[in-house]
Amino acid sequence: MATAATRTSRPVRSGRRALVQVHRQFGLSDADAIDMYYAMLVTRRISEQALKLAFQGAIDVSIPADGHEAAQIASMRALRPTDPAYLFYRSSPAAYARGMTAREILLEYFGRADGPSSGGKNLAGHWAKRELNLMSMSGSVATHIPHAVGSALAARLRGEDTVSVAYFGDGGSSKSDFHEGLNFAAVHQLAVVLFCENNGMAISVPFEKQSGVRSVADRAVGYALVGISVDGSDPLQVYRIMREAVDAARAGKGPALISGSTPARSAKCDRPRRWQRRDGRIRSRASVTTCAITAC
Ligand SMILES: Cc1ncc(C[n+]2csc(CCOP(=O)(O)OP(=O)(O)O)c2C)c(N)n1
Ligand SMILES: [Mg+2]
Repeated sequence: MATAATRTSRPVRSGRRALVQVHRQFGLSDADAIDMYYAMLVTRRISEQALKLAFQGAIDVSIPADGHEAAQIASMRALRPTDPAYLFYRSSPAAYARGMTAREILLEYFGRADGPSSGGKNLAGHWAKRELNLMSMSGSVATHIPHAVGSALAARLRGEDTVSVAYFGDGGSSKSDFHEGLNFAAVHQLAVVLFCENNGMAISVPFEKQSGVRSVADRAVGYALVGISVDGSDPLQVYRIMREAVDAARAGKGPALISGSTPARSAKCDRPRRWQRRDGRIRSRASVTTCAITAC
């Protein structure tokens, strides 16, 4: 049975030596670490280029994912390819991490008939692909959360051991869909992980103006669940926390709510206000450099 508790993940790191080996401690091979870094570079480039194309009028809409790569790619890595994933409009890195190619992502942005998600019928950037278990999505914020919870119930009824995941923003956590989904998942102890990417802003409404709690993870307490806050710019910590949650859910120990903080966004241009040291690519690069050094 789940217990009510909220915790903040503590980075496992002490000095330079611990940092360089940390991806191996959590079951990630050097190849995994390099692969995650590569995915972060590719998807940052896609995000930047898609925004330029939108400004040029070549595509209808682009929701930038810069700053969200570490949270999405590292958490996806903790899932199996058969686990149903419910993405949202900022999820291009997660779609890529699951196996959608850069070409497919761009076909989707251009609304082309050969795009994998809807053949150009849905709004651009609504990522889905049946073969990858990326479920069809709506532009209506947070409505996919009850779908993810329902798919976890379906998996139980079918006797499958999949874990469903839903990604959404801090604004989504203010919707009734989130609270209904979380409550149902908790009551029935379903194998689902709700992953919030908290960039502190819902278009122009800052998180503190839509929430009485400091972290989205704190909302778990009211449903007798474990809520975990993690630095969403730290791919290794995200992987560790997500792995724990997914393994527990698969083992029948119930759902989890994870809140990964990502760089705060500007309401004016939907880009990170300032990066400082919070660019996940820099942290991921540390691991990759180590792989190169230790391979010598
Ligand atoms: C039900 C609903 N209400 C309003 C909107 C308009 N809308 C689109 S994105 C968005 C902000 C959502 O913010 P958040 O969940 O924090 O995600 P973020 O864009 O910051 O990643 C809103 C209000 C919508 N798409 N659906
Ligand atoms: Mg937000």
